[in-house]
Amino acid sequence: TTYSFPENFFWGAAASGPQTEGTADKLHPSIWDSWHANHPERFFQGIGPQQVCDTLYKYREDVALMKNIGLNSFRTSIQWSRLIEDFETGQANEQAVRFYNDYFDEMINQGIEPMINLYHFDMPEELQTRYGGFESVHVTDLFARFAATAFRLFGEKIKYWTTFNEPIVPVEGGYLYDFHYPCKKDGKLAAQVAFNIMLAHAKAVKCYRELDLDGEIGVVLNLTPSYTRSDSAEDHKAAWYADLLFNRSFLDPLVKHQFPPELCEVLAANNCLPQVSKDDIALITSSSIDFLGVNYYVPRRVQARETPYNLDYFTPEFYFENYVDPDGRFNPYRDNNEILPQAIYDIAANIRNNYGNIKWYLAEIGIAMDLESEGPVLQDGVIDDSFRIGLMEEHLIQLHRAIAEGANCFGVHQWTFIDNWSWINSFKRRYGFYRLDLVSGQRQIKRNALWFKALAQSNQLT
Ligand code: BGP
Repeated sequence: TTYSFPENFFWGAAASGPQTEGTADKLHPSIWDSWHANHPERFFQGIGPQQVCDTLYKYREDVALMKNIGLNSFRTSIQWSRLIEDFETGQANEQAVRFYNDYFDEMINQGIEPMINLYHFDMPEELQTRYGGFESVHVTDLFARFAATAFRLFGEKIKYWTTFNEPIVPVEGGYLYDFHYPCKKDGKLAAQVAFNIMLAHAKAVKCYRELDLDGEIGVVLNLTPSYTRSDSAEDHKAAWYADLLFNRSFLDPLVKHQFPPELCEVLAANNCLPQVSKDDIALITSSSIDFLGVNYYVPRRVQARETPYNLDYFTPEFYFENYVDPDGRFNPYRDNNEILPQAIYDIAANIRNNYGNIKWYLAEIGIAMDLESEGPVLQDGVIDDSFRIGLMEEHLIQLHRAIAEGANCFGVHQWTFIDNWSWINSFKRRYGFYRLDLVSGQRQIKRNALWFKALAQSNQLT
C-alpha cells in the first residue's frame, strides 16, 4: 500500500535552543544552566547544557545535514536568556542577533522553513530568582517584551512562530513533581503558573498581531489521550478528569476560548484557584492562534483510584490512578514507554470533533533508544536503528487514516535532528536522525534518517 500525504506537507525535525546551542557567549544563565551548575547530580551522568550539539558554532554544517536528509522545515527555539540583554526593556544582545539571523538565513537559503518557538522550559535564572518566574504576572510582561523583540528582529523572515512548547510540562516539572527547577510541589502555585503562562502566551500573541507581520502564530501542546482500564463508569470518570487536567486545561482556553467550568470547580474544591483578574481572563480567551502544534510520545492509561491518595498537596492524580496495561506493547529501549500508534488517530479525531478542526501539525513524535540499543555503525557508515522505522511507520499510518477522514494536519516533525541534551535525562534517551558523539562532537547518520528522507522526498509512505 502507498500512503500519500497532502501537498506541501511539512517533513522536518524539532529541537530547541537550550538543548542544542550550548551555553557559550550567553550573558545570562537560564534555570537549567544554574541548576546544573549547582546540582549536577540531578542530571543523568552529571551532563549539563554546556555539552550539547554546539549548534552555536556548527549551524552551517548542521543545516547542510538537514538538507542532506531532505527536511523541508525545522523547529528550534530562541533562548530568552541568550537573545535578551536587558530583561526589563527587552533590549537584544547584538551577538545573539547575529547568530540567530545567520542560522535562520542558512535554513531559508537551503529551502528549509524555520519554525521558531519562544519558550522551551528555559526561564532566565535571574527572573526565577527575583520574581519566581511565571509565578509572577510581571514576568508575563517581560516575556511579551522578549517576544516583541524577537518578532521585530526576525518577523520578516520567520513565517511560523510558536509561543510555548508543552506549557504544562514546566508546571508539572517545577511545581508538582520535581523534575524541573524550582521543584516546589505546590498545587496552588502550579495553577497560578499555568494561568500566568497562558497570560504570557496571550500577551505575546497580541504583540504579534499588532505588528501585522506576514506569518502565523501558534502554540505547541503535548496531548495524550487517556485510555481506561475497563468500561466501568468509574474508570471513564477517571479518564475524563485526566483529560480535563492534562489536555483541556490548556487546549480549551487557547483554542476554544474558554476555561472549562469543571476545571475551575476542581481547583476551587482543592483550594488551588489562582489569583486572576477579569481582564487577564478576557485577554486569554479572546486571543486566538493560527495553528496548533501537537507533541505525542506515550498514551496515558488510567483507572478509578483504588489506593489512597497520599500526597499532602494537590496533583491531578487525586482524581485518577495511572496504571500499566499488562497487555500493552512496550519499547524495550526506554522506561515507561508504551507504544500506541492509535493515539495519533484519536488525538486527530479529538481536534477535528471538539476543537473546530483547527489547522495543526505533529510537532514532535519520536522513538527513544539508548545509545547501545541503536546498534553499531554499519559498513556503509550508517547506524542501524531500524527499530525506529517500523514504529514510525505505524504512527504515520494512523495519521494518514485521520487525514483521509478530514484531519487538518499540515506536517510531521520528528524529535529530533541530532541527539540532543534532554533536561534531567541528559543524553539517556537518544532520538536523533544523527548520532552525536559526545567526545568528538561528530554527527553520524542513522538508518531512520534515510527512511525519513525517502518519505520527505516522495511525500508518501510505501
Ligand atoms: C519533549 C520535549 C523535548 C524533548 C523530548 C524527549 O517532551 O519537548 O524537549 O526533551 O520530550 O524527552 P525525554 O528525553 O524525556 O524522553
